Amino acid sequence: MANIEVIMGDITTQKVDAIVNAANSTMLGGGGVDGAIHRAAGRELYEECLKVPEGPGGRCPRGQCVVTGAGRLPCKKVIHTVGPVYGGGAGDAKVLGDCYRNCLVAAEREGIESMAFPNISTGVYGYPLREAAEVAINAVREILPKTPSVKLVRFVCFNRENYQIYEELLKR
Ligand code: AR6
Repeated sequence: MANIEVIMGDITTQKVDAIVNAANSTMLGGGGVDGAIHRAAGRELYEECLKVPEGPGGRCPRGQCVVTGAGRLPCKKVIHTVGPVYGGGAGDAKVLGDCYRNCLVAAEREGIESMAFPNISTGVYGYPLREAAEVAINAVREILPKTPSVKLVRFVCFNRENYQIYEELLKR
C-alpha cells in the first residue's frame, strides 16, 4: 500500500513524478495554485494546454482530469483537474472525490509513482477546509488499492490550518 503524507509548502517545487493542478475548465490558467503552477512552468505548459480539445464542459470538465507535460517544473507531469464550486449541496463531495479518484487513475495509467495534490477547491471555490480534507483523504484511501503503481501521495498544504487538519485526519 502506498504512503500518504502531508507537508506544508509550495506545490510548484515538489520533486515528484506528477503534481495536480486545481485548474478551471478552460485550463488556461487563473489565480491561486493554478497561477503559481503556470508561472513556474512557463509558456510551454500554457501552449500544451491550449492544444487540449474543448468539449461541452471545456477542456477539462469538473471532476475530471487531463494530463500534460510540466514545462520548467521539477516534476514530469501535471495532472489538471477542476474541483466543484462549493454550494453546500450533496453533489459537491461527489465531484471533489471524483477529482482525487480520477487523478489517481490517470497517474496509474501514466506509470506515475509519486504525486502531490493541492487542497483542491478550498481557495477561490470556497470549499470548507475540514470537509474538503475528509473527502480528499477518503477518496485517496478508497482508490489507492486499485492504483498499485502509485507509491506516494503527498498532500501539499499552503497554510498551517489546512496542514493541521490533514495531520489530524491522517492519524485516524
Ligand atoms: N502550492 C500549494 N497550494 C497552493 C499554492 C501553491 N503554490 N497556492 C495556493 N495554494 P485555489 P480552487 C492553495 O484558489 O479553490 C484558480 O483561479 C490555496 O491556499 O488555487 O480549486 C483556478 O483557475 C488553497 O488551499 O483553487 C480556478 O478558477 C488551494 O491551493 C480556481 O482558482 C486551492 O485554492 C480554482 O479554485
